[in-house]
Amino acid sequence: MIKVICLSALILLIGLCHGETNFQGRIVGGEDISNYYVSYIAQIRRRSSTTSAYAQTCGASLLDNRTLVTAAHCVYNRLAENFLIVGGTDQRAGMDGYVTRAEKIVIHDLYNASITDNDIALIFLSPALPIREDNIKLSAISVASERPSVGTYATVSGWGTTTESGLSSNLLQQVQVPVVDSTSCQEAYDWRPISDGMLCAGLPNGGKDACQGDSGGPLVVNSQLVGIVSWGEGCARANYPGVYTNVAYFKNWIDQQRASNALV
Ligand code: 4AZ
Repeated sequence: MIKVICLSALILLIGLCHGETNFQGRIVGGEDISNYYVSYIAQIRRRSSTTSAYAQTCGASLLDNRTLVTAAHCVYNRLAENFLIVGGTDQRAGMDGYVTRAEKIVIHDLYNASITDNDIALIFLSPALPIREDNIKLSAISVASERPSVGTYATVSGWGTTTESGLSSNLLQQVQVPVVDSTSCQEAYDWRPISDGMLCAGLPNGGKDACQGDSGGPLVVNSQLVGIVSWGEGCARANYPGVYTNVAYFKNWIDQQRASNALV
C-alpha cells in the first residue's frame, strides 16, 4: 500500500518536474477572456449522429453574419446537419449566446488531410447571426491581405485543452505568441512540409500555444485575421511552434467562395 502511494507520488513529481508547469491551464499558458474582446469568434459544436449530444470541437471566425471561416479538418467528412454553431458567448457549454446551424460547408479543393495542407473551409449559416452595430457581442473580422512578419505578436483564442492531452476550458482563453519564420519552422518539422499556406507561431521555450479543441479558431494581428489554428507537435512544446493556416494566402479563394455562395 505504502509502496503504491510512494510510487504514485513519485510519478506525479516526475510529471510536475517535466516542464508541464501550466497548472493554471488556459488555451495553454493563456488567460480568461470575455467574448466582448473576441466578438469575432464562434464555436463549432458537433454530434457524432443525429441521436447524440453536441459538444464543442472547434473554433471559427465570423466574416459576416452568415459566413464563418474555420479549419477544413474541423468539418471534413462530416454532414452539415451534425453541427451547431454558437456565437456571442465565452462559455464552452450551455445555451448562452446565439445558436445557429451550418447550411452549407465549402472545403478547399486542395485540402490534404494527411499533411493538413490547405486547411481551410467556409461555413454558410442559416439563420444568419445578429451582427449589428449595437450588438457588441458579435462582429465580423476582416482577412489580412499579407502574412504577418516574423516576430509579430499574434493573439489566439479558444476553448481547447489547457495542457497537451488535458481538459478543455469552460471559459474562452486567449494567449499571445510571436510569428516564427517558416524556414526554422520547417527545420523543426523536418518530416512534413510547412507550405506557403501555413504559418508558424510560438515561443522558443514553448509554454504558450493553441491546443486540441482550439482548431479552426482565430489568430489575430491588429484586428485582422492572419491565421487559423491548424496543427502542431503536441502543444506548447519548446521548439515546436503551433502551425496555422496562413489566411492571406487564401484571401482570393475566400472572396471567390463568398461571391459564388452569395444570397441572391
Ligand atoms: C489539435 O489537435 C491541435 N499546438 C491544434 C493545435 C495544435 C496542436 C494540436 C498546436 O487540434
